[in-house]
Amino acid sequence: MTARTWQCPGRLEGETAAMPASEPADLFSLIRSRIADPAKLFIETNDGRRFTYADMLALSGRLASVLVARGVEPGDRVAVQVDKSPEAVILYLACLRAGAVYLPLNNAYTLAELEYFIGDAEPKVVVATPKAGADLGALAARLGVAATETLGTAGDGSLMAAAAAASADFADVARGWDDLAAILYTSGTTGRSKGAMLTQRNLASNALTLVDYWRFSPADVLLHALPIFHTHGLFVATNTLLLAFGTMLFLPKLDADEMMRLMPRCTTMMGVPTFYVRLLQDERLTRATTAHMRLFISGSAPLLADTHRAWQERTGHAILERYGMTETNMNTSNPYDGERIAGTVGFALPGVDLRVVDPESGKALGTGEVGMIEVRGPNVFKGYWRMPEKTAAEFRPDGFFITGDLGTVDARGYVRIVGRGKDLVISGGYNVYPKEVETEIDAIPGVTESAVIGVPHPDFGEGVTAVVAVPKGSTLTERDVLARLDGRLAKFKQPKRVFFVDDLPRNTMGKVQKNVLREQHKDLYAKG
Ligand code: MCA
Ligand code: AMP
Repeated sequence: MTARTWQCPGRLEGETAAMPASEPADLFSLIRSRIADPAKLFIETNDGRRFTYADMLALSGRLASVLVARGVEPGDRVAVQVDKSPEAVILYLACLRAGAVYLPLNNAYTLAELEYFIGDAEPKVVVATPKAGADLGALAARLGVAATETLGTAGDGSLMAAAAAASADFADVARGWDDLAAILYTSGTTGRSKGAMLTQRNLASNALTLVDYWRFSPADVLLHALPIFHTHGLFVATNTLLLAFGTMLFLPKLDADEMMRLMPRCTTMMGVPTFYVRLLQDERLTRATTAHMRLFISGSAPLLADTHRAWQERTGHAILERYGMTETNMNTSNPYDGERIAGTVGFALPGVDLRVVDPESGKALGTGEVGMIEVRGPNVFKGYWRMPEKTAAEFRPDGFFITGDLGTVDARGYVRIVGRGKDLVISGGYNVYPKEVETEIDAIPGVTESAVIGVPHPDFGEGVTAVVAVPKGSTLTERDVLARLDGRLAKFKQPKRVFFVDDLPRNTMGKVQKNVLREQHKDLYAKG
């Protein structure tokens, strides 16, 4: 394990020594303290729109002024479902400055899905795309939200119009390290999605650790093609680059052509495994075209060892794989200087305590033994929004969070994730909880029951697949099932294939044997 030490910003619970008054006491103050030259480029889009740090400060001030004018008070939620743009990132920073809690929502979510999130989080303001503004505004108004604004990808929308007329001179609302900075919803294996409450400390401490561990500096330019409504693209990428005082080149989405065009201007890239799989299909990916890059980082889903090897052969770069969760930010990482081992997620990060335990007894296991991964540290979230029982159920009395991931730690300290103790499919880096999809399928007239599984998929890692039990003689088709799910579930959650059976396989306890189904369908999406 690494011997490096890590300094937590602010005071930890139970710590007696107060930090000097001059120290920043919240994430945005910390970000501000790193801006050495406001004229430096913060974000440039692939179509040439440029925002310096000075632009970011001015626009986030204006946006914060608008939020406060709309009635946002410290601790109020601001829910945002917009397409990726520099303005959207700056809106996140405006929320920090206004003391609001940023609540980003996947832009694939349907109105049916959004109803739950907005009803549960009770935001003061909702921000939608200009296209969805009317529908989402009507839903938000019905749920008692005070104001809905719109934000487009070209600096358009009602929010930007209001910002243009608002003051850039905004006095940041002071926050403490234990105050909330964001809520990110994660689906649950049972029941409803849970809002993970992330504090200023959670985000700041993790980003500081990553700047240091991955050697980010003001010289870095990050190729950013991830969505910005999840931990990976928002916190791991954006907070880290902000605290390094670096620059980001923004693409709206994964686009191999554009990425190859921009790569010579960049030094680093972060992506889910699908990024690496798709870029490997591009002949322009060579040692020469990646010569300017110093680091490729992968996470959110397992990177196949084959992909790791193929990338190294083609480019000479060993992808650095790391492991995290919405609830914990980043927990482990392969080393910057040492050996990056394919199939492992590296070492526990400085400041993160990681152990592997027997899932039943909670007893700590030894080197090489497979068990539940548990973590503790300043990165670990405060709890689930308004769900004290669910929060309590996922923490041990000594403060360790039960990740639901099964793994081992070897003698050198490398962590390997070998499976999931939770029924979860990860498709292209997005989590899909089978229960949620099964509930929708089971509600279709004529369906007896269903089982949703993840099956190896060459592009998405796992492909969501449904096995549906119907009575003999049923005329229900795959197309019928998919049509029923459209508009109810985000596209990425919808099964790529649907199969029909008379009965689902069950064990002697009556439990559906998903392992049997996964084995039956394992070659479904195989290449060729
Ligand atoms: C799009 N589709 C998908 C997915 N994305 N289906 C399954 N899984 C997906 N991930 C659908 C589209 O709606 C479309 O459907 C069809 O698949 C093909 O779309 P395509 O254009 O190929 O998709 P894309 O735009 O290229 O997107 C694929 C993607 C994207 C690049 C893998 O999903 C992505 O950016 N994923 C990153 C997710 C992420 O950031 N995760 C981090 C979570 P149709 O053709 O029928 O219309 S944070 C996290 O997990 C933790 C904390 C961590 O450790 O980081
Ligand atoms: P999320 O709920 O979107 O934050 O997803 C977190 C889950 O993604 C973790 O609990 C893991 O199961 C998985 N995950 C993240 N990074 C990796 C990785 N490098 N390898 C394997 N699984 C990962």
